[in-house]
Amino acid sequence: MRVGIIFAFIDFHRKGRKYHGALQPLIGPLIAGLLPRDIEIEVINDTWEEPPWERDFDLLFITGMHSDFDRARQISHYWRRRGARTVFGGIMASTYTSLCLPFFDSVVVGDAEGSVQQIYRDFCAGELKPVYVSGPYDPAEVPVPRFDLLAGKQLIPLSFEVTRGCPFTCEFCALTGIGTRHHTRPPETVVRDIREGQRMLKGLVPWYQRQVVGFLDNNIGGNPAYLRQLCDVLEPLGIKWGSGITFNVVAELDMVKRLSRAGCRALFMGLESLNPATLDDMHKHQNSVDKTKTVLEQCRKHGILIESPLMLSPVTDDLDYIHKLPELLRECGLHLPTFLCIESPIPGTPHFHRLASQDEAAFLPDAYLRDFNGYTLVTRPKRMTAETFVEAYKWALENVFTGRAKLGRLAQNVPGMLARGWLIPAVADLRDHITDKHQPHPGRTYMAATDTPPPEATNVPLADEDFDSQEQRRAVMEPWRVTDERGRVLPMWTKSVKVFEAKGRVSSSARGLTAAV
Ligand code: B12
Ligand code: SF4
Repeated sequence: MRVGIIFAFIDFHRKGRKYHGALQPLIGPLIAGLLPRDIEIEVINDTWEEPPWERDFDLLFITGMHSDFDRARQISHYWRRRGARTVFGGIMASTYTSLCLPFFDSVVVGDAEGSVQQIYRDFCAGELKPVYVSGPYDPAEVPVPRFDLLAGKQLIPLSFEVTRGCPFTCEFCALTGIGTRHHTRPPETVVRDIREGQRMLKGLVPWYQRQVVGFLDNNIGGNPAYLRQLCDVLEPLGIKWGSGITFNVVAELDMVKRLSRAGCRALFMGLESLNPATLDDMHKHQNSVDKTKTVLEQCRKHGILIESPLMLSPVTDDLDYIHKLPELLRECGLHLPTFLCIESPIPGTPHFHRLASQDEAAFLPDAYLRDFNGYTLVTRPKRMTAETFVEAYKWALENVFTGRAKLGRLAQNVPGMLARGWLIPAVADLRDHITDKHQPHPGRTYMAATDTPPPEATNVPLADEDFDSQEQRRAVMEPWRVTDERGRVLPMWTKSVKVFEAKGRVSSSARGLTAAV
């Protein structure tokens, strides 16, 4: 029995590059942790390496983000033609299940914890079903991830999630689309995972990599009382760690001190915008532009490096704001965002449905699904033409990620951290900002439909004999569209399933999906 778990990835900068950064998909080690130990399992993060096309699999779990779906479909077809059964899961699978169904043997709605063991049993009995719907999150079902399967292919091999979901409801967020929920698990199980992980990785990675943990949560501070308990159990372990968090949590000085004592050295926090009108439009009420400088300063003072992305909103941002961005970044002390992208209405989110329901065509014509990744304009800007918006975006990339801004950030962050003997954030900051990866790509239009096709769209090695008909070839190989030639959303995208309801219960529409096929 040979099982594969693949995270499909398309380089959103359209250069066909793999991504070797610290944030790697966790689904492989998690699914592997739910499977029996005596079967052969291979985890392939397409982010890091090309899938092993020559290998055979009996059962293949596939996942990816919305904009990676063209590739996920092709990967599934490739291995189905070679005898594997394929199972697709994730947010796209959960919210647009019926669109995904024709391309996989099974589609999973909801969490891996509540479905994978049943899928495996059914597969072994030859009774794989088309749709599986997980139950609500149950902390007791969360296994110790198989960290050993990716050792050597991760900057932070001990990476996993402590919590699930996020209690906020930002309008653009895929988590709001699938249904807002936030779950914690007993802090002792987190300690269990760290200890087990350190044991699994012994001999596979250098000792110092076993002392650093990446909690890749959406928001580790979704429940501040829980975060305090977690800090209490982490402090004695002596590890250094980083995670994702929201503004409101690090706005509390006491919490920042506590995080620092517990070994927290880096936090990813979505500032998203320095324009209050944009934060309002995004329903991101937990942020406060006025307090940004103070919040960044108190984190820096306590040795916590803040990484923060920014987006430009085609709905609310105007040229004045975009041209002021370099100055605003200097003033607040962030200097450099982790990345600067365009707010993208991911299908299934409230932002997507709001724009789709507007009378005038809110989207650009012929937008592909792969364009909805934050680095290609898919909406018609409200404050300027699409061409002016793209020019302004390119101007912002050139004028935000400057040598001066890099020096400003490094000068502000590194000496203080080194003086406190806190090497990790200082090195992380140097590493992140020394390379120049943000300058605009001269060959790209950054515009839906006409942007450079990503090389991964056509490099799955499918041959003519892999297709029974031209119709099948088109369905598998042609990039999917979200809008028509006038910019109206195609009917197949107008309805998505909200999987989670209050308290994380699974909705009746999600539960009904098993009966619908
Ligand atoms: C690692 C990561 C990345 C990495 C790698 C992503 C990649 N494409 O390979 C990098 C740094 C490249 C990245 C980039 C981006 N990311 Co990112 N990223 C993450 C992060 C931190 C962890 C993902 C993860 O492993 N989660 C843990 C796993 C276990 O949980 P899960 O994926 O939610 O899956 C659960 C279920 O859906 C289900 N499931 C999922 N897949 C499968 C498969 C099967 C077979 C089964 C049975 C079940 C199942 O089971 C899981 C729980 O049990 C998440 C935040 C988070 N904590 O999820 C954001 C997140 C996925 N990213 C997000 C975003 C917005 C982005 C960017 C667009 C940001 C930007 N503007 O640059 C880009 C573009 C991504 C792209 N197009 O590829 C969003 C969601 C986007 C989406 N379309 O769904 C998230 C959720 C963050 C957020 N709250 O906004 N990201
Ligand atoms: S705070 Fe972050 S994870 Fe939570 S809903 Fe907003 S964008 Fe999503």
